[in-house]
Amino acid sequence: KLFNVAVVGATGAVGEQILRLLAERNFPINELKLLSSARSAGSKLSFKGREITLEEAKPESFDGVDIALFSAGGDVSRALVPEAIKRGTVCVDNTSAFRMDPETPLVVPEVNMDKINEHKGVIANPNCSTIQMVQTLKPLYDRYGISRIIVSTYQAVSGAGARAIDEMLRQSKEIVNGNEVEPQILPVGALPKKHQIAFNAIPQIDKFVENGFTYEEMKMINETKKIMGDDSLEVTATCVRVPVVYGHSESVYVELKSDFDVEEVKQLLADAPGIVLQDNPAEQVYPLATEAAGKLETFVGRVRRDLSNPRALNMWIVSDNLLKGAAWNAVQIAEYIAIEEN
Ligand code: 11C
Repeated sequence: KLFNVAVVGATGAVGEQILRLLAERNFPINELKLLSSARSAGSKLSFKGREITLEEAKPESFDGVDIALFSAGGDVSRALVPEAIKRGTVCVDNTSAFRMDPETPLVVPEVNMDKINEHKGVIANPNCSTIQMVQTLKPLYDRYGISRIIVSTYQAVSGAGARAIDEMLRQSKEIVNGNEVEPQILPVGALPKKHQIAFNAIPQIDKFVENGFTYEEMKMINETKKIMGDDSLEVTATCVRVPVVYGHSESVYVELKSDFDVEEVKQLLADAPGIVLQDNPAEQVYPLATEAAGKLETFVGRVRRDLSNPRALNMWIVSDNLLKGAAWNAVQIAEYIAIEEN
């Protein structure tokens, strides 16, 4: 069967990657609709050598659409996902709008693919920094059990969209040329105060919650428990924006429930789906954002037993936040839906 597919937010940083992957993977498409804001409607994007005109996303846009991939922000998803569901469309939503809704499966295919079948019209795609961490920790969870995770992230500016990439590059040039910069977007477009991102590290991604954590940190905490299906997991996170264009890096400390052998841990990681082990300190081999950029896999290295707790491990996890962290995970879910329906 060929499917009528809609991509909502096709002009965004993630939408662009979704289109590229649908084409490269030869997704079984009958008709492809590219939906956007009224502002972008009328402009054209090319897909497999064909020009497609963007249409303004409206409830009626979903008439006859089998599968829709949303990445146009939480407000658009909150308004249009229910309309699409009413019309029989299965939605894969890349925003945070439905992630913590108990009725909505939150899926990383390598971790909880089976949850897709429980959907009631929408499957949520997790936050980028959560996806790469749970994907890597899943084989260790299954083999040893996990009691606690402490993660610090080093997140790329592309996570905040194409305008944040431009801001970081522009600031870098200005500063190198000895000019003053006036930050305009980061850390959070919707807040009045801005900080320089070039040559800096900003310990704020998204707004703050009353508890002192940011929404990004709370996403890592709450989404990890939901995806792993384990509320007893102790998780804490500090999320930091760094002047990297593509690829989130994470320093992860994880306490296991049973004894382990580090070589066996490395073997489990090397054998896990979608994971590449890059771990050879003698040769200075470890994951790097510059090398992970553009790749679909998640890379892990610096795997070592903690010195303060023999039941704990430290590791470094890197993945392209726009690919496994967003577009690729969403397309994997869409491929699963297409296979189930065929
Ligand atoms: C960032 N993680 O790097 C964010 C972007 O909930 O899907 C993704 C936000 C989300 O800024």
